[in-house]
Amino acid sequence: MKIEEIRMRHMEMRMKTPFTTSFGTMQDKPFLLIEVRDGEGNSGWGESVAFSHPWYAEETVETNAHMIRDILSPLIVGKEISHPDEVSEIFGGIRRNNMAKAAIEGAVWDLYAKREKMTLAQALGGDKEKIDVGISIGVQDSAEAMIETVRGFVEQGYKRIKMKIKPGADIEIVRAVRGAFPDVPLMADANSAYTLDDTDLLKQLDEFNLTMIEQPLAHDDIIDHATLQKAIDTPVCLDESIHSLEDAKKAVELGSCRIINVKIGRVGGLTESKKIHDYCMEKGIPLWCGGMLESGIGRAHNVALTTLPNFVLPGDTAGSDRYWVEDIITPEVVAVNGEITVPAGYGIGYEPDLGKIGKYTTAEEVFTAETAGTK
Ligand code: OSB
Ligand code: MG
Repeated sequence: MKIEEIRMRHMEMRMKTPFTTSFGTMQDKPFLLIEVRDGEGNSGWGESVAFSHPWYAEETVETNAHMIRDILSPLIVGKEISHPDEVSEIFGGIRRNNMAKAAIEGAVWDLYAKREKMTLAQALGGDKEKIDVGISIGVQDSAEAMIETVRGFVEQGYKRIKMKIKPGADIEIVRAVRGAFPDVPLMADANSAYTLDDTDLLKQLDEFNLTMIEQPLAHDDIIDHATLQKAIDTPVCLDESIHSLEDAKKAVELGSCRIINVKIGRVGGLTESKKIHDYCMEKGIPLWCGGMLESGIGRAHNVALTTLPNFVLPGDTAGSDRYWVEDIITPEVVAVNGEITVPAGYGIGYEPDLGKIGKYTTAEEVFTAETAGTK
């Protein structure tokens, strides 16, 4: 297939409620949508999951716009590509910038699946008809607030509850929630807020039967996490630390984690996600699909990835209504009793709603072989 055109839309959407992590609070969400066209009337869609501020990872919306416009699009546009795996090879000479790469690569995967008349899940090799999903709840000021928020999502049937924690809003909140919900699968995500000096505190989590503690230590660490995992019983899950198959291998070899959260953007795309999947399956390391508060486009990619067999734990891909007053795809992603039915349509299987997309687009750039040639 020939990539005739890459269209980058600058989007601005506002979440229904603010989301707080150990780093801060966000509600307005600027992001980039990528549409690749083949010149035969087919479009593939991808989303950059970079945030406006580099608190989670070093990439931002603006660095992604630069990378996509000036570096990555010129490598792809006007080119003949027979399989999306080639995109990650073409991008192989560019260091990192994984979220920018994944936005384009994901769009090429969607285009490929549509042209082959397959669902994206089938193109990836997945075969689940439904996926299990959990929910991620931002840091709450008090145990009472957390209990009430958890209650709402337990009533909706989400398969596991993840609570964001930070120093000063951790052990007592987890204790209270566990007391109120003795049997609900619970976990905590620290987004790198602790160090090995906090080992005694993190060890106290062992009494609450959490399914895991996600990324307790530094965003770029795998050494200290191995030390921590030896000191505590709760399984450690790595998020921020894993950017590639190589990182996953090192973490598994060192014993830095027992579980990995795969985010397509963080690892540079679906091809790399599949490689991590296959390696972890062989090593008996269970996976789940993380989230980046995506719009429906990114959410659809997460649903497709989760159909691979070693995604055995419920992920963070909640229904569209958890985030948006209205999403930009038809139908919206719906979670019923913690299950999302994988759509049957070709490619991502949800239709991008051009009217709604237009409503939230603040700027649009188009790259073709001619614009690439002028660089
Ligand atoms: O660490 O998994 C995380 C949201 C933004 C940035 C990082 C994370 C999260 C979440 C929410 O936990 C995931 C979601 O609901 O999309
Ligand atoms: Mg996380």
